[in-house]
Amino acid sequence: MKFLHTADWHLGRRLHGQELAAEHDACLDEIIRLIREHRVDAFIHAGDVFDTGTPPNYALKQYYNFLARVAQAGCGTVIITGGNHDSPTALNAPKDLLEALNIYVVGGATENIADEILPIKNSEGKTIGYCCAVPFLRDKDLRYSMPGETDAERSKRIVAGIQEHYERVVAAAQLLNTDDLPIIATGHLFAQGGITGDLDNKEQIHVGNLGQIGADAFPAGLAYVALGHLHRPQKVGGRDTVRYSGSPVALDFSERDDAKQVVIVECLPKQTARIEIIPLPTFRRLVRFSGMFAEVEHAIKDFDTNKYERSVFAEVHLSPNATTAALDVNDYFRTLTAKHHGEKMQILRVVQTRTIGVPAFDKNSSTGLEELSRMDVFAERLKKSGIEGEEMIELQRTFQELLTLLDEAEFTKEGMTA
Ligand SMILES: [Mn+2]
Repeated sequence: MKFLHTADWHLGRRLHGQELAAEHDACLDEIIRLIREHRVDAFIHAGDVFDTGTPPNYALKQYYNFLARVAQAGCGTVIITGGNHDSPTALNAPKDLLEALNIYVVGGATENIADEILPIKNSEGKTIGYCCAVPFLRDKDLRYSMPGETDAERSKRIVAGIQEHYERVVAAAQLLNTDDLPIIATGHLFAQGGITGDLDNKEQIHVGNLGQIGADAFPAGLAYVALGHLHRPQKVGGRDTVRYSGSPVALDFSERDDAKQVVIVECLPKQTARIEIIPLPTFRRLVRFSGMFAEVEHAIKDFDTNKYERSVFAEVHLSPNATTAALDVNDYFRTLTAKHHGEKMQILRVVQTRTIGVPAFDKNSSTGLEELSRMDVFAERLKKSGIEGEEMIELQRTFQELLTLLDEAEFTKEGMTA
């Protein structure tokens, strides 16, 4: 049994207002090509097909066109599971129709757990394995929350609930599996130990997320666990057969240097699954220019856009005190980019770190909260507490670091309860 594992497409995603439709089109073409080339029996999507529960029509078109093509590409079974970004009911709506094409959708946790067990058939219709197609499990799918529970108690309850779900679904699949065929599972969750040494600090922050489960929470006897939710490809807890495929298209500037991939897995009876990582091309180059004004200016001018097929999407991060407030940096860098690169590069965003220090603020004036930056509000709060001098500067610096981290790590929005 050979299958392709992917996840986190986020079709319909916009990056600072820009559609990512062109790179998604190219990516889906490439996945179809790989399905044909590697003659896979099955296609597995581990959640977050769409970026939102109400995707734009072009994203729906991309999805259905893909399904029509995958059905013709020699795949015997297609399994789509819902992620935290997907609407379970929207994903499930065409379920009965798609089954006629051997496409099986599990948009959300099912009432009867047996409905999450899907036979994997090859193109000749022969059952060659089973998939425990577990979608993103929402709080309501797990154990009932206890009134007044602490974060730690809640986290423990979520972990226990997820673990129990996998135990039950795998036990039920094993009962069905009278021929001792490989059983695999999917999951859309945040796995503990999914963080490896190559991650920088900003991602380490999310280790604190609620409801993380370890690789050992998946019952023994699963030949492979196809995970979605983390956008950086990685294996979990050092286990080669518990993996995040990662997102195939860079969805955010924090993913700008990630190597994108899909995973092709071959399961043979009574053997460890054979894993093949298939690197994907860079469908769209995302780049961040950061530093002082002149540094950024030079880096933009020197950047070689000719290597890339599609317009490069860029973001500028200016250091504190990099410019005088009088200059419209957005306009400046956009003009500079247009002059040097024409259509081949677009600046999507300029982030300017505020000068450290207490800004002018008069609580008797009519300044509304929406006119203030987060830094202004924080400075005012410090002033109110009588914090000044070194301590004030230190706290402002720390607060600024936090703001930068929050701005960068956009995937925090995909919390476990989202
Ligand atoms: Mn995702």
